[in-house]
Amino acid sequence: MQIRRATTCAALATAVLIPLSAVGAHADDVPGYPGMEKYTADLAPVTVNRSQASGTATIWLDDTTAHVRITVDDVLADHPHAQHIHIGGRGECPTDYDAGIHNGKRALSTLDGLEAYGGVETSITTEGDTSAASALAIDRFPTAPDGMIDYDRTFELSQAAADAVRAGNAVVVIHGIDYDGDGTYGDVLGPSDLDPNLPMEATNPAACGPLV
Ligand SMILES: [Cu+2]
Repeated sequence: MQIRRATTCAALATAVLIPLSAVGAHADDVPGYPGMEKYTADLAPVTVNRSQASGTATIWLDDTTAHVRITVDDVLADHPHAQHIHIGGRGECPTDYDAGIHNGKRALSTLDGLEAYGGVETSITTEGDTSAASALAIDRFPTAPDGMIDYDRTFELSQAAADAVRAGNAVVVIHGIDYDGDGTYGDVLGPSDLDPNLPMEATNPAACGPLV
């Protein structure tokens, strides 16, 4: 009896341990980055901007080196979507109450959300500079074929950005909406409050999530 019981326990332990380690490796580890700190943001649609965009941002952090993955569904297809880490606000996403009136329509501009998420610290570009200076570098942001963003890049965060991520004060914001559903960035909301040469639809938040 004793021997059979021990055998059964060993068999059970093996049966449980092998699948667990396999699942763990698949879910948490990025190849080449074992043991990195991991932060995630559930990106929720900014509905007052008539956006249904949602997704997930994940940052694996080692000192100031960040491996960033972002997936988003239901953004305006084939148009650039600026994406940033905002810091220095309340570390939150704005609510509908933060929205303003733009060209006679209720919408949340990037500046309307400033107290909630703070200013741009990191531009999550596809190549080159990732500082706030690239906040509107629209030729270096994902263009969302089929309305989907699938982003993966490793780059250096500023010390301020890395500190904010660790302090729970960093918010990922995906910009670019189609308020009137006409399939392009147009003038329905007037000019952007970040750059009057861009339509406001191009810069208003589409999805937002605090990194935790
Ligand atoms: Cu932003």
